[in-house]
Amino acid sequence: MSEVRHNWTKEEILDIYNKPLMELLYKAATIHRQHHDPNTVQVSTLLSIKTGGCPEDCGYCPQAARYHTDIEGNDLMTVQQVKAQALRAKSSGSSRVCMGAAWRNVKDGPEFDQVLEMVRTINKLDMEVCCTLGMVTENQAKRLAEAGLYAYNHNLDSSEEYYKEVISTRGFEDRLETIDNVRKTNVTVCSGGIIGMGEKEEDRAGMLVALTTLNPQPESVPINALVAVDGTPLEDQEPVSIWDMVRMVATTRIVLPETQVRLSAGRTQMTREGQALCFFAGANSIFAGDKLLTTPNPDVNEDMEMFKLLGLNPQKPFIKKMQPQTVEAENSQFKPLGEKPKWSRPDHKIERNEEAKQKAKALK
Ligand code: SAM
Ligand code: DTB
Ligand code: SF4
Repeated sequence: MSEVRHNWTKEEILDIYNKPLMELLYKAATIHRQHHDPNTVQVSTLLSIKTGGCPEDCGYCPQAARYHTDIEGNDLMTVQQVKAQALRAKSSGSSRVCMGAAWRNVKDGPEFDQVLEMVRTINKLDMEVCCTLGMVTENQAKRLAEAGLYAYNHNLDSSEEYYKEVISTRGFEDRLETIDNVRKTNVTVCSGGIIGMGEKEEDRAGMLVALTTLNPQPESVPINALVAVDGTPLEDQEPVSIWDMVRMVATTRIVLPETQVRLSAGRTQMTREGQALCFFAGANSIFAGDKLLTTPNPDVNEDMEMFKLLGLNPQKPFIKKMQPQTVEAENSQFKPLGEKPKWSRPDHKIERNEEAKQKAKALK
């Protein structure tokens, strides 16, 4: 059985990433089998509960208000709308709903109370509930936990060095702090990143070093291939090659043996053969549903056909960790503190982010 290590070096990880492919696949598949059932894949459905208009400048993101993209913004969904979508997801084989909001951070108030009610409602449907709402404080993480949240997604996105080339409105250390706040509760951590943003292999390895250093390591790690959206600073990036994706998945599997590795954004570009290689290399989770947050994803029926073809079974909910108990709002132990989160705003200039912002201004 391979051990969980928190002291991987970038060089060791790069050596793994660049192994001859057959050796890399064999090693990853061996470790995968030691820690997981290779024929089970966890299925999550994404739901954008609040779309667009985000104040941050993440260079990959179509939801940043400052860029000119075609997405349709929406106010926060109602609890009833979310419940209807969750039931649909459940009937199509998903064990988890991941609710995303285009927020920099959670703010105490009626909208957060509404999100807490969504968490309670989905947990009562016996599905795992995940949220990705931007930065959270410890008190907010505790309120989410109390409502029955199973996982919180907050990605490192890239290496600490390359992160500065993509986002200028908040620092890498703020991401670590949010993850730390989530860790103070019994909510599991989902944190990964994106490849194909122009980073070097060293940055991919650097991101994995940062993820492996976390103790405990994240229970799930999404590996996204950049979806290059028109109007964003990264609109001209070349699509990620399947070989890079397979190498990234395999390396992630080797250095994070117990984690569920999720094949995330970018699957519409991948063939079934390519995805099968990723599953062989240790991916054991996907986002299902015809939409990610704002961009397309493969059709659920096609995914289920692929599962059948490959002999894969969707994972049942609460296999890795018990279902949390939901505490009703009126019995809550935690009061909103109305905290103003402190975050470091490096505010350095990223040339391509500035250009995309100016282009958007000119188009308005
Ligand atoms: N606003 C929250 C935040 O940033 O934490 C939650 C939503 S945000 C869209 C969640 C993650 O989606 C980002 O951290 C990023 O890794 C991923 N993502 C966003 N746009 C993407 C794109 N165009 N291609 C691939 N991944 C993307
Ligand atoms: C993650 O790592 N990928 C998901 C989820 N966590 C929130 C989001 C992918 C978004 C892709 C671009 C879009 O659809 O807007
Ligand atoms: Fe906002 Fe999240 Fe998009 Fe960044 S990734 S612009 S924080 S929605």
